[in-house]
Amino acid sequence: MSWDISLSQIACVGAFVMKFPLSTVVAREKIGVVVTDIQGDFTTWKKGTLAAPGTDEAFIKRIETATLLLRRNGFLMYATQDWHPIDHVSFAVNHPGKVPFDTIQIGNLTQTLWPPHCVQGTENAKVLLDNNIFQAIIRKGQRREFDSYSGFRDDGGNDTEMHAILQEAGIGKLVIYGIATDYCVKATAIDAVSRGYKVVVIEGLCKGIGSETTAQALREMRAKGILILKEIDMARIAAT
Ligand code: VGL
Ligand code: ZN
Repeated sequence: MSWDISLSQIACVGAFVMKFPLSTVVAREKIGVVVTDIQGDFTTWKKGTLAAPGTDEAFIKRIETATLLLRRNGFLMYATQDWHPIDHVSFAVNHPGKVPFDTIQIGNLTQTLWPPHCVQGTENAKVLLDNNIFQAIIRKGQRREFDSYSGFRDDGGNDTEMHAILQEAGIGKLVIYGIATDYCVKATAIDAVSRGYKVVVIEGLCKGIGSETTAQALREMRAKGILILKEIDMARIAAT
């Protein structure tokens, strides 16, 4: 057994340490992207039943381009999909005498009633982006008796698989955008904060259903410590 380590070996170890100081060797927090509810029924492009204003083909193409860019940058991609049974509690037609945008009380929760939308298995319930780019597409609102704007849980408190999937992947920070700013984006972003994620919302890649509710949603998200960016800004996303 010989103890002599050549000078070149020492130099080699030294170079490794110099090149990879401990702080970068330690696993860095991973960043996930949650693209919310990019489905035909929420778009004017596909003449959806609950189209958010401004969701034409050009807007969806911008979402697609941004999503591919983030993926190329090594972000892990997820999507949410509103996915209701035909007899869902949120559909006005399931409440005699009610029309869309009326509200009803369910316990102590005020439920807004909508036109039927994102009915399971229908063409306009499909996610309009290449489904293969996502690690997972998380469905929500599947149970007749509960609505679910949040990708994490429904109004009955039942969790989706979202948090478990993100945790398993080691994600600590989320970039969120999509439809609708005032419902799914807001609820998902605020739930993410309460589950301990850092959250960035890209305002320019979101559209809301109502203008007042959208302005209010942006205020509420800021108040929760969510960073609202107009457009994708890699440096600011990294620095958050
Ligand atoms: C949503 C209205 C009705 C949403 C879902 O996810 O933004 N909004 N259903
Ligand atoms: Zn819905």
